[in-house]
Amino acid sequence: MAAMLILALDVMDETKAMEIAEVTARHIQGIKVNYPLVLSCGIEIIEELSGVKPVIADFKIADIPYTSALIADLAFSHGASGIIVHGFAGSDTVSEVKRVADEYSGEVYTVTELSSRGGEEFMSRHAYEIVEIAKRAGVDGLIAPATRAERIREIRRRARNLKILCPGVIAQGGSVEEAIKSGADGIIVGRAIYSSSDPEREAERISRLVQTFLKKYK
Ligand code: BMP
Repeated sequence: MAAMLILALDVMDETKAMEIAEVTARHIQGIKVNYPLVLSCGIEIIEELSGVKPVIADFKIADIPYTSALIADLAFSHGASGIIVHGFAGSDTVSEVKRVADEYSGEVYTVTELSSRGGEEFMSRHAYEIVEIAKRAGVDGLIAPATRAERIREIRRRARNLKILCPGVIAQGGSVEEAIKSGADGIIVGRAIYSSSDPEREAERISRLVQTFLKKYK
């Protein structure tokens, strides 16, 4: 998947989820599904959405390898193209999720540090170790905080060959331009699109910004 604009579809209603996915489809490269949607609608929503765009299952897996493999298998067997695993769970968990992903030719993204303020309390102290764990496990990409561009820059420096996707723009205060300038390959956007009065127009506007800045800085 050429990562650029990923829609974080954190709505809790199936009809609304499908509507927003379909109207924004032309402007996004993928859909990230998180617990609010899957716990409300069931895991089958991944199958439905994957008919519109590739789906990244944002289950932020952070369990022992055995349980983590079961979760990853459920996501991929229901049509996910990618999965998100927490790096702090350790190298055995990240590698096990990668092993399952490989069975489905799926992608794995590892969270480095959360974009929220709490991400600075523990995770940011270990984020660069997490980058090394992710590299050793051979994952496809990293999730890095658009709210702290200086962290994206350093994560990029340490992981030249991994994709970097950044949540935290607009609703959380991060800037699309700063994130891309700092090394992001793609931006993850939720509320700014799905809570907008015109999700299609907003997705189009943000997608244009992403393209402009990717051209300017890459
Ligand atoms: P929003 O654009 O509405 O803030 O949504 C961001 C999305 O990215 C949410 O699904 C959130 O769970 C996720 N996310 C994040 O905001 N920060 C992170 O560090 C990691 C995430 O997965």
